[in-house]
Amino acid sequence: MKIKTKVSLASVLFGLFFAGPVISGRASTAQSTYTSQIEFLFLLVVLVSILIASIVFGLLIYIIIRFREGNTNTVRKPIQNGMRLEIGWIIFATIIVVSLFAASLPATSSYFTERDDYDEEIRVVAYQYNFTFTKENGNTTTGFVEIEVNRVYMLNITSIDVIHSFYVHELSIKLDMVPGRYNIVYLQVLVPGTYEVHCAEYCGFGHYIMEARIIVK
Ligand SMILES: [Cu+2]
Repeated sequence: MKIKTKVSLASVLFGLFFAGPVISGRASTAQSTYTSQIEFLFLLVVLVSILIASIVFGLLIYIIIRFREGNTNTVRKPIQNGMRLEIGWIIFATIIVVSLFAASLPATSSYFTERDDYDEEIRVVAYQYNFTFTKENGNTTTGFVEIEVNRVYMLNITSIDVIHSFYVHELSIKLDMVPGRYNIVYLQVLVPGTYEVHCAEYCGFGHYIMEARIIVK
């Protein structure tokens, strides 16, 4: 087998080794309206990373073997004025960045577009080290909130001390909670269950215990 074929084969195997588990592990059901879009983006970024890593490591292995000391069959010729190479990698990198940007637009717009068709507003306030939820009827709960499946909620979130971050992994939501500022995210949960909220911004000694639950019935 020629060395180039071996390198290509090694690159493909390297890629499949990492891509396989990622693809098979991502086949989950959508828990919120954002889940499928965010999971698609995650998968895309991982696959692009695997592609680039495969090319880089494939080339690295190829160069290590081909240009090793003692291999007298190879002529070592320095690359000078490699304009084609320069233009090539600039175009390649630009295509990847622009494609990822374009692919992320639908998710970004559905996440940040203002809506008036929500059913209820819930004010979420963070403090060291918990979350309070206040519903439109004035009921305030600390550390948990109960909501209804398929209903659209506008979460109006802020903080009263330092910067925190409202992160619900399973519902694909993450938004900064900043003192003096109100950030909005719309939440529609499609599957009943209990979802963990974590603070995703280091906010002090108790950061690790800062969590709450969203109970969806
Ligand atoms: Cu925090």
